[in-house]
Amino acid sequence: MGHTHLANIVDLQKNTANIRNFCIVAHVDHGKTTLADSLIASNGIISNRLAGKLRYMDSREDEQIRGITMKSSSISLHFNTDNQEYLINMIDSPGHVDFSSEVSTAVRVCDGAVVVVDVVEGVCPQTQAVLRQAWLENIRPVLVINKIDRLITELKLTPLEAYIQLQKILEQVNAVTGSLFTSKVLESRAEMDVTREPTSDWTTSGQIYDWSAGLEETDDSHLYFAPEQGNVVFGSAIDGWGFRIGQFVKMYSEKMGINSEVLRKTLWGDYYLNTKSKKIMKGAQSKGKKPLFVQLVLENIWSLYEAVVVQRDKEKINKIVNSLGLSILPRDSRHSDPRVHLNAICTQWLPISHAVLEMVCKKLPSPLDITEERVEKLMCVRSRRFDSLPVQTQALKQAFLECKSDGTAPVIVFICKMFAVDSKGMPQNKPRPLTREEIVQRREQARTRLAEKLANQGKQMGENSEIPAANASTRGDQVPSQMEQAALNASQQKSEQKDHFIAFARVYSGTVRRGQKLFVLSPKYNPSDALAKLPENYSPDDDLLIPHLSSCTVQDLYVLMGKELEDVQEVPVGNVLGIGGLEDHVLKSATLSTSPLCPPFTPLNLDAIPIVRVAVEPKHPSEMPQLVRGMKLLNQADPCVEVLVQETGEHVLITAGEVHLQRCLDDLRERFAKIEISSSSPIVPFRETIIRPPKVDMVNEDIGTQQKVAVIHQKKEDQSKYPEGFAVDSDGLVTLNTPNKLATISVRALPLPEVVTQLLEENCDLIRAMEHFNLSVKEGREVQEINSTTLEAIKIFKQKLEENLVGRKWRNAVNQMSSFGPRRYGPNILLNGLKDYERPSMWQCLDKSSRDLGAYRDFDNSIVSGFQLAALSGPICEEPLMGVCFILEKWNMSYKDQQFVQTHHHSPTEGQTSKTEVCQEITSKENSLSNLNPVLESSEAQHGQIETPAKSSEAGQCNSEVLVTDCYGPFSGQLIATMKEACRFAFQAKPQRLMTAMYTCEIMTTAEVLGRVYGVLSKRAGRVLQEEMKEGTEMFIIKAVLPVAESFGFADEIRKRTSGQASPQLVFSHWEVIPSDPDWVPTTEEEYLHFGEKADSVNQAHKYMNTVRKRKGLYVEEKIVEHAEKQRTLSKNK
Ligand SMILES: Nc1nc2c(ncn2[C@@H]2O[C@H](COP(=O)(O)OP(=O)(O)OP(=O)(O)O)[C@@H](O)[C@H]2O)c(=O)[nH]1
Ligand SMILES: [Mg+2]
Repeated sequence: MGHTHLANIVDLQKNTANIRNFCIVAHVDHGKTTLADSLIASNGIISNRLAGKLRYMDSREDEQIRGITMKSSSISLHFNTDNQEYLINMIDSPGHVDFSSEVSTAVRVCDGAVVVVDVVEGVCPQTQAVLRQAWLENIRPVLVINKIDRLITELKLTPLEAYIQLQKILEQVNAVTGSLFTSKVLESRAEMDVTREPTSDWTTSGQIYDWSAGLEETDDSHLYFAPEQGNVVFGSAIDGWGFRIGQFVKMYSEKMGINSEVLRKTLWGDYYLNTKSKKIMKGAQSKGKKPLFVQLVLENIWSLYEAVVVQRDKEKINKIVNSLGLSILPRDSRHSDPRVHLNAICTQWLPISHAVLEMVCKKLPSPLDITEERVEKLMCVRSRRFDSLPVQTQALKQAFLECKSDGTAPVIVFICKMFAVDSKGMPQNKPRPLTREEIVQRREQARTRLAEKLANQGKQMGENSEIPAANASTRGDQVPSQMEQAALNASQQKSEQKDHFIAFARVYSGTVRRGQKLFVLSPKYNPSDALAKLPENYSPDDDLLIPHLSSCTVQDLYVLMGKELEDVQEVPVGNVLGIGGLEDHVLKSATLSTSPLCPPFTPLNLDAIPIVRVAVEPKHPSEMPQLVRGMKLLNQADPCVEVLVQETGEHVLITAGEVHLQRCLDDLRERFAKIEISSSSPIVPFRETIIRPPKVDMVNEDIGTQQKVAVIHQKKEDQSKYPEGFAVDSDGLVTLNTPNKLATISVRALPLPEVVTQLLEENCDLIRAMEHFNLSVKEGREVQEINSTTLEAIKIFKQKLEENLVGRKWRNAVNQMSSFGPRRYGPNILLNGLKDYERPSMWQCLDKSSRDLGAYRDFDNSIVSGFQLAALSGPICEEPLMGVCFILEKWNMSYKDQQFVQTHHHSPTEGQTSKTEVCQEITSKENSLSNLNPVLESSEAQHGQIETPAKSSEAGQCNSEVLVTDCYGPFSGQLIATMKEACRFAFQAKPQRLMTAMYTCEIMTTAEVLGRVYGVLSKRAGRVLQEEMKEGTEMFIIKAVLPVAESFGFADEIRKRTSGQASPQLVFSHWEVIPSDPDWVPTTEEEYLHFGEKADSVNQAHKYMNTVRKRKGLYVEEKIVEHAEKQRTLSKNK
């Protein structure tokens, strides 16, 4: 980049009103990077001829090889229009679903998005996903309908057919926007209704929402994509042309003398030109006329293609070129490839860069236009209500809205991701042209060196024994400077090996400068914590010792220019920038501010769920430290990857998909660890569940009518594995004692209806918010009120649960819920079925009055923890449970054995001291475990469960606690273990099943290879859900689901089998129960007949279970020698 370019950009950064931050988003391969190339070429960074071929923003080698973008990267450009100069910060994002987290990070720092849609493929799954992302971040989208050349050269459509296709695409995109918008209006209306008392017309209309209510008052015209609004560009990025209808309106209103406003409104739509009356009329379609857009726009483009690409008619081309007033270089017009010629004409006539950049400048908001709604959203972590933030924090909203860069404004910067740059890419290590002063200085140095050399020579020859004083001094300097040079080289070499982490950030207020000290607010930071502890005059230099708050010094600031970085001294508000030297302060994302009252920004809306996991290890065991370090760096450099060490000691990498996995492994090998690595085959997650007793057997015969036959291979239930006091009734109610027999628990497991499981999965954020709230209430901390949108959502969630949990066994279930698991927000439920224990409601955030009802019984937390542990790993193969409800039906605690304290301690004095110690131990354990209510007596009295002898014991205050310890360890621990066991047994008392994760995929393919696609799908246990033909094309779209376990290599296989004509993208969709029982053996007549006594046909669930168990080092029941006799005969024969 030229020096003037950088100076220009630095100047432009100060004019906030003329800054536009936008990202290009789309489905994979719809032409984002190609479009970016054209925009970059308009700034002279690359040549026009290379635009579309270079893919400048794909700077990684693997991106170039695979032809897909994997990392989003930013570049700063400038653009002139209407005598205004704009600074454009453009981010190119990946479209592949595996990298959707890169889109999430990009949209956070932008104010607008350019949505690209391939005109042939139309709206694809990722197009919808990115539109949703843009919507969630409250950023404004504009549309580019790309690849229109394909309609001409590939599909050979007529201009009219093309017009219909364009209309369809617009409708599809607007339908997506419309549904997003409607749901938002209804949501905000509901929110208003919550705060308002119901009005009279509410009562008349009942509880039914009028879908259009509230919609008509809300102006949504700017939301939709409409060519007449100027927010749609039609174009072909590869051929370099693109336009908004405004350009043609200008051209024709002058040429035909039509009022430009009229033409603007009618050029797109069902209007035609009545040649006789020279008037524009409505109803082109019904009258069979050509719409204006076809006649005035598309036909021109079609005839240009016809002349240049199809007929290659020199004369005709010249005529067109002359009429448009263009001048084409002979090297372009004589080029053997007609596309080069076409490109040269198009980039002059209708340059796509101009159309897109003008649209960006005119239609997308500047950083100054940030809305209150967006600011509040950014500031409210975990669905908190804005007005529940500290007042001083709320005041910062003004700083966001004012968007000032002067010294008075607080500095607020958000870092959305960290990315690694190798040393060669750092500006300080790049060769630069020398400045004039440097040249003079170097010349001077060379002169002195020469003089010195000459002097030395003279000295050696003994001709002149005197050394001029000046030379002597320079020589004296020379020695240390050589040493300095050597040291510098060494340090340079060292720094060259190191990867530099740059924070990808945006300034939301103030100006960041080099050397500035800022607070680093990690995502968990809470400004209320700081308020209490802040000294009067604080600064980032102080050691404030506030959790999740640290401070850092800004070392380097960069303007991001694709793969290049340019050093700058300061960056004012509204800009996207790179910050160096934060690797020790920030893991993935963070907020930086001069004010500790600033809240951390809400976490990014990451769409991608890391699901594919592999265990990695170094080829040479001695290189383990490098691997560990490399994984740490990889974790920092990628927003979506997760790294962890399992209990087994394995280092595990969790990624979003196969392509993502490949990229992570490559990064690890070549960049972060720089060692050879071997990785296991992907570890597939499973879930364990229970089902209602099946009515039919494995051969689909009714079980009820059949006679059970003797089971030959039935696993002998080993009685010894059941603990003493274990009992299970015919209905699956499991009763178990704690080892010290002081408590008895009865638990029953029930399968949850599928809809409920799904609801729990979808609403885990709500459950988390509720858990957070309940915990605050329980611990008596300051309650952070939940905002009304979330409360409304919780209400709906509760209502839906009530609707779906009907029937006798679920009576009052929703109110009895005491926990979700695992990890307190999973898809399993613990119900409190005790008649004598009213627990504070799970839903207390909904109703203030319910907060004082009920109290937690002692050790309630142990019961919940036991359930959590049980839900985390099930008995089939220690995978998490899903869709299981545990009902606690009995929980008796008795202290009959209290004498054991005395029997354990012979002398009373001895007993006294040790009791006190034990008492302390327990108290501390309990505090950390459950934060129990310290006044135990009161709750005892309330429930009448714990018998009174405890009170008469000598140990004073600690009485009841002393009673609960014994040789089995602390009572709370026993209760956890017993609850866990009880849940596991209750689970095993029901028919158990494994669940597998399923991918959905949409495969677009031609009719010729359709059969092969089906072949691959069925081989991998895929299921086709839908097959339809894409209108206007010869392509078929197949929608299918496929188990994750069978998906590895699927995309490659499809690509190979169809010679690259189909390439599916796999997206995690849901969990599905595998119908067969993992421990199945024939039990009915029919099964026995069908499968034989050995039942050795393939049982998929059994196979999966054994793979997991083997991997985890668990016991696997497998015969190693199946047919011993045969083996003997074989060896004899040898
Ligand atoms: N015919 C035609 N092909 C295009 C056009 N624009 C892009 N392509 C081609 O489409 C393919 C994908 O283009 P990219 O620009 O890499 O697509 P992308 O959206 O950046 O893809 P990802 O970054 O992987 O999501 C390339 O082979 C381009 O040459 C266009 O206007 N017309
Ligand atoms: Mg790309």
